[in-house]
Amino acid sequence: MVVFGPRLREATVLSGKLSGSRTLAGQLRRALFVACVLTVLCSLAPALSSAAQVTLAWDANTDPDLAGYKLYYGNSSGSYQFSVDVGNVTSYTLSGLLEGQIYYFAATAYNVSQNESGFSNEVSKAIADVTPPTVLMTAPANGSTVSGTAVTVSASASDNVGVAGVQFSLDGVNLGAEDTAAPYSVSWNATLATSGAHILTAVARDAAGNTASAAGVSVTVDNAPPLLSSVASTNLSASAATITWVTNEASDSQVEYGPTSAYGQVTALASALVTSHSVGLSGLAASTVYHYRAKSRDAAGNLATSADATFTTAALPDTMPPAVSITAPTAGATVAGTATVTNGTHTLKAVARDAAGIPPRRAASPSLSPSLRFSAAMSWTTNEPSDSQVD
Ligand SMILES: [Ca+2]
Ligand SMILES: [Ca+2]
Ligand SMILES: [Ca+2]
Repeated sequence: MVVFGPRLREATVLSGKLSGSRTLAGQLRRALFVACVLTVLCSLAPALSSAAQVTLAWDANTDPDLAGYKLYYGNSSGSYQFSVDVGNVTSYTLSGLLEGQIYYFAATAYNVSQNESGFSNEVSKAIADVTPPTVLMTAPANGSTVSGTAVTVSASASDNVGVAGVQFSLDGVNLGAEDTAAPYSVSWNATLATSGAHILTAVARDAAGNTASAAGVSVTVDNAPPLLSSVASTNLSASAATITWVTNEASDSQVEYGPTSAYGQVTALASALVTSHSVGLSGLAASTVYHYRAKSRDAAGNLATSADATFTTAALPDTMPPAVSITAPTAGATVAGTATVTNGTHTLKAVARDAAGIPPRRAASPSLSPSLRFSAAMSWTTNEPSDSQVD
């Protein structure tokens, strides 16, 4: 039989902040070697991704049959998920331990017959989290223009152990309180900032105090709406018009219009950001007064609206000739005057030509009795203003 007398101690902590050796005296839980059959050992493959290490050392077992030692460890006292057969050595460096976790260790000895002792005393070690978080600004976009009382400033952050909080800053000054729960964001009242360029960034920290700063994003604060000028209506026809204006900064284009200053109709938003604006209106009624106003929104979303203005559409083109009704002489009347006509029956015609000049329409008089010489007064009416001629 072998007698196991290990005094397990943590020899060196390579990854933590401790240095040198530390003997955990008086914690030997069991010294007697227990004869037992080795069953399941070293079958748990720890899924470790970190390089944190801890070196353990223990007192040698003096049993002449000693063959080696096994280390057991895990995250709960007295319950070890992991073990490793380290051979016949009295110190061993375990690696791949996870930062930010407490590990508990115990050792056993085994003899040439593969009989294994009971556990040694247990030692524990907190593996320090020395890995800072990662943090990335997610809003606003770098180079964007912002305005308003509630600009969302946000970041994504992660950490090997856990993010304790994210503190945003504006031009190096804390912006709001630290956000301690994901998603990480703060609402920024940009109207309190001066118009112009500003830098937003964030610092994430973990519970161990490791910090990381996000790359800052540059934003332009614009709290002023565009200035609209030279608002005018052009290209007026009976059914269409063009509204033009200019702005002092790039902005979009839209026109409200209608028969009164309540408008009622609006053009599709032209989202291109321009300073010279032109919006066409169509489907208008002829000879009608329209009210309109121009609207432009800048890149930051500030909206400006022009004062109410009006235009009148053109009249429809006149394609109807005037109607003519002869009122004198009356049908069958005898007229006298001087004219040189051939014998026969003659007809007097009134010719009326409207303002559009197209086409003249003639109204025939009643047949007149022939006469070598006659004069006649002829009168007629039309349904619209037109000139006068007798054929
Ligand atoms: Ca960390
Ligand atoms: Ca949050
Ligand atoms: Ca502006």
